[in-house]
Amino acid sequence: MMDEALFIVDVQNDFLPGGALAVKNGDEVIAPINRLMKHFDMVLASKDWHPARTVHFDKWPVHCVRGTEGAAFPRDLNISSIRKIFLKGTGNTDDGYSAFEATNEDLESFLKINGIKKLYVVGLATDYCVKATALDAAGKGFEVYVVREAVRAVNLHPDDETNAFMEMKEAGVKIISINQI
Ligand code: VGL
Ligand code: ZN
Repeated sequence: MMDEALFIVDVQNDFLPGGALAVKNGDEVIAPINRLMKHFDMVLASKDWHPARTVHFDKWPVHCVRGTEGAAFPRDLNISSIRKIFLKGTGNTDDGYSAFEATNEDLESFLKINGIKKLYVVGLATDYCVKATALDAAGKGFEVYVVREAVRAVNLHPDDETNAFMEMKEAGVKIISINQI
């Protein structure tokens, strides 16, 4: 459908096993995302894209510094159909978890100009940037879906993933299985 987009949040080397801020089993999102891309005319992605010094690194290990290998897409992600990349977390005074805080391009305007009404959100991490992006999208009136098999959580606290799914559901985000697409 022309009014749907797949939105890939922060599938970057530093969030994968071996990376600076590795998400457990984060690499497992790659295969389902590669499969999902074939179902969408519009595929978009965000990158966590931090300056070398930012207050964000008071909370987190240094990760996804702009232009570094850690901030790059993993080799096995099929990037050929990604139409636009939204860079976020680019400032040094805030976290910039949501893709709607991208600074190279305004995501909300881009979606509206392109007639996108439904956003299918996948990627990393469920309890931070996926959640923040999905909640912002729902708040801006988009119909939002999160594909369960194509997201993974940091889980600093063991309940973070469960709580993130609950919070998203309460905001009207639909948590779906890949089989429903
Ligand atoms: C993220 C923690 C710190 C994310 C980014 O992409 O979910 N999490 N920076
Ligand atoms: Zn970050």
